[in-house]
Amino acid sequence: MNRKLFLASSISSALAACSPIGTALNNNAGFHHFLGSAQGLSEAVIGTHGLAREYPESAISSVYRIDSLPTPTSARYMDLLAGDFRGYRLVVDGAVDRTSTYTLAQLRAMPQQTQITRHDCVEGWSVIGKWSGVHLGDIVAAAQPREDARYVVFHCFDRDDQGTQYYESLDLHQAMHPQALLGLRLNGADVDADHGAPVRLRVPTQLGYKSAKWISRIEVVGSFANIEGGHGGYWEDQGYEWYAGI
Ligand SMILES: Nc1nc2c(c(=O)[nH]1)N[C@H]1C(S)=C(S)[C@@H](COP(=O)(O)O)O[C@H]1N2
Ligand SMILES: [Mo]
Repeated sequence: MNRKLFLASSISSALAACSPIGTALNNNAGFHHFLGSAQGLSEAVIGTHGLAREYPESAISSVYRIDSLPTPTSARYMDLLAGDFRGYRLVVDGAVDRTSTYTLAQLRAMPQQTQITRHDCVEGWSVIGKWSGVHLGDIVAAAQPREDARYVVFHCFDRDDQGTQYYESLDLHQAMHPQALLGLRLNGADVDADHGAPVRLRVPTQLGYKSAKWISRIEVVGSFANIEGGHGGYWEDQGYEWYAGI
């Protein structure tokens, strides 16, 4: 097949990501092959050491687009929201020596980092926002990952219309990246429910779907083979690449 045409058709298929209906790709062997080779390429050329560009305040977008599964409406989430998340506990467990739980007040009392970075969705839109929160690396290091630990899995409160939970994962190296943030504030206010309250991941070096909203639990694992569909994320289970570097 003409390579340019092949790439063009693969990319336009990729634009269907994030729409809950974009599942036709699942049966497309060529698409999976393309994702596999792109993953090898971006890992080899870009690596995970680079920093995403940071922008001045003047570049902040006036509207931060919302584009994900619907904001959770479960009784558990609605109760937490109604109580201003006073009942929220972020659980950090799995292959760690120190299982921990954090209240929102404890997370707010930790050293905070602020970044003005661009969020790039695989569907082709971008938005620039100012995020503040806790460096993910601080939380992961405090849990003391065991020797067999390799990945950090983010379990989320939301589910799709089939009842499948959203989740994502990073490897330990990506989790320690200086810009990997557990976002608590967006553009100077507490993160609102529609943008992932109370705690939302922001990884500006990777595509938007890695930045898990509505995090309920952080699980450190040796392998994600036995979690949900086994590919390390909700969209990854539907054929999207796991690394998703920008
Ligand atoms: N829990 C959860 N996190 C998610 C998603 C989702 O559906 N559920 N969608 C992802 C995608 S594809 C994108 S582009 C961003 C959108 O974040 P925003 O709605 O704050 O712009 O969230 C990501 N994180
Ligand atoms: Mo997205």
